[in-house]
Amino acid sequence: MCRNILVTGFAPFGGEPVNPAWEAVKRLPDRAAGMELIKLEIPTSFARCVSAVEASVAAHLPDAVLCVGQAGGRACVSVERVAINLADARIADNDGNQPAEQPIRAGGPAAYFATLPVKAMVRNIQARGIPCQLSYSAGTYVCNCVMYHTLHLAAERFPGLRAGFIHVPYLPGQAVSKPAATPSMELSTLVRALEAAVEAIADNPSDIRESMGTIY
Ligand code: PCA
Repeated sequence: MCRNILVTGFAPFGGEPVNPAWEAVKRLPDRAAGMELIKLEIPTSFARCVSAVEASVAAHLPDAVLCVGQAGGRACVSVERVAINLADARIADNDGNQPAEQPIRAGGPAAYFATLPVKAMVRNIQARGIPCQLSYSAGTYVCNCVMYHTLHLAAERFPGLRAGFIHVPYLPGQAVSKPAATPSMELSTLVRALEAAVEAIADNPSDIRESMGTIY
């Protein structure tokens, strides 16, 4: 039974005026699929993103956490399967920090798997006519960091809390100033994708059994 879900979206970073993740998250309804949605903008900062999520989890005790971030250059909505214990940043975060080859948690497990029903989420997003794939790398930047920490938080302090991550493409307005083939997705489509993800989380206490992996 899922009563409430915390949905986070990152602040703009890397010189972008907006982050499609927070733009979409903040347009989600307050209730969906029988659940209350708690929406939170979090800083694109290795140091501060974690405490923002942790404080909200402690305050609201949600049944699930879905974090959402921008993956500029990806063409599909991607539901992340795994977070790795590595911070390696190609650009500085919004606090000017640029970790290289650092563990997110010294001595922590090499990786955590998402505990949300990722395959059900992919299928439900696709069923609404929106390109979506299961992804096996959330990268090594702040998004991977928040996913790793949230899953660690669940494992250590909030048993039963399900958590995971979705990356979304640029908005068309962001792609305008980029090379010609840069993919993008309309904001209304991103909102519908997140609604479909939330619905799948509410409807699937455990994931569907179906093979979906990559062959490369
Ligand atoms: N995307 C970045 C960090 C914040 C965001 O929205 C990432 O994929 O790590």
